[in-house]
Amino acid sequence: MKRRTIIAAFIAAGLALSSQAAFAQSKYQAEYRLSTVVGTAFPWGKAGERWGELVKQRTNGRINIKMYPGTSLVAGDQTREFTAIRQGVIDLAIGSTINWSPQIKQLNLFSLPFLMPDYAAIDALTSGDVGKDLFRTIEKAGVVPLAWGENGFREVTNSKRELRKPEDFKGLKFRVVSQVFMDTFSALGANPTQMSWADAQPALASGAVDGQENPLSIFLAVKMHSFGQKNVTTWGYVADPLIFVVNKEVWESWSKEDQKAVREAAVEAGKYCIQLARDGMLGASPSIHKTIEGFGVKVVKLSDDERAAFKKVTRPVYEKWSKQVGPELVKKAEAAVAGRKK
Ligand code: X2X
Repeated sequence: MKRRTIIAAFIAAGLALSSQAAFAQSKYQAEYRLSTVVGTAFPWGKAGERWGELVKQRTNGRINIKMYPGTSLVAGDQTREFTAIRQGVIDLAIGSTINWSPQIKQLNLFSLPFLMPDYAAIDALTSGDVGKDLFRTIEKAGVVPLAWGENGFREVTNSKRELRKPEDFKGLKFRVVSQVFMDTFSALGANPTQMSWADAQPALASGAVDGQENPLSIFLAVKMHSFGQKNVTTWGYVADPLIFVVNKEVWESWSKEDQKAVREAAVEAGKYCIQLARDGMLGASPSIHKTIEGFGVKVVKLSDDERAAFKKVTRPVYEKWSKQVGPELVKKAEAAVAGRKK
């Protein structure tokens, strides 16, 4: 009798334990939705794919990530992506600072014209105190930031003419992503219109807009030369880091061990993303320029003086938006850029 009672007690305890485990596991979803703007033909999408693979391996399949490129979870409206992450419509994302800047105004920092002269400047910001400050801001907004990636320096392209000086922009219609770009292109005398990436491609193809600005990896992957974008100016006026994040509730539903695995995988996929984004972009005559020129595109490289003329004309935009970003953060960023390791 006594023995039976003990056995029964053991069975009951065992059941309780396994149901606890089942309960913990049941908080895990069968699938987690990862939002990106572009797919695996681009460094950005490749990074998403890599993140998913690493997470699956390292969590023994407990966390399954499915990619939703084209910001399809918000019907392509990339400037609503951050809100959707917060609300749990999106579980994970690799997002552009530009696209999240309507909700997190500090992220406009990277869109201040000519703040970052080179890749070392981007690194000085993302891997230093500025990056930490921005992660704290994102965390306060209720989203868990894990790692940095990169879209790249955004170069300007158009179908009409070579752009070498600010006057060359006069009257040209440009597709831009967010408000600070509206101001920058207006300052240049151009005619900017804000639209999503989904709308940008048909607008370029139909000639509804004359030009756009994006990293050359994006130019190549969508073959923008085939939409008549025959002029590229590598002015490097802004660069566009990416941030790997997870919705807070989702994050908190994972075990400490799985959180660690997801974070480490993000850091690794982020490094891979940055490496891909810079591939072919470095040196005095970057190989990606040659590839693009091979499509009959004119690539205009600005001299220091020519770049300085753009810097001067867009300075009021820099000043106006520095106030939005927060003058202290901008000062910190300027100091980090000035002190960067070259
Ligand atoms: O929409 C764009 O231009 C893109 C793809 O670069 C971003 O999402 C910021």
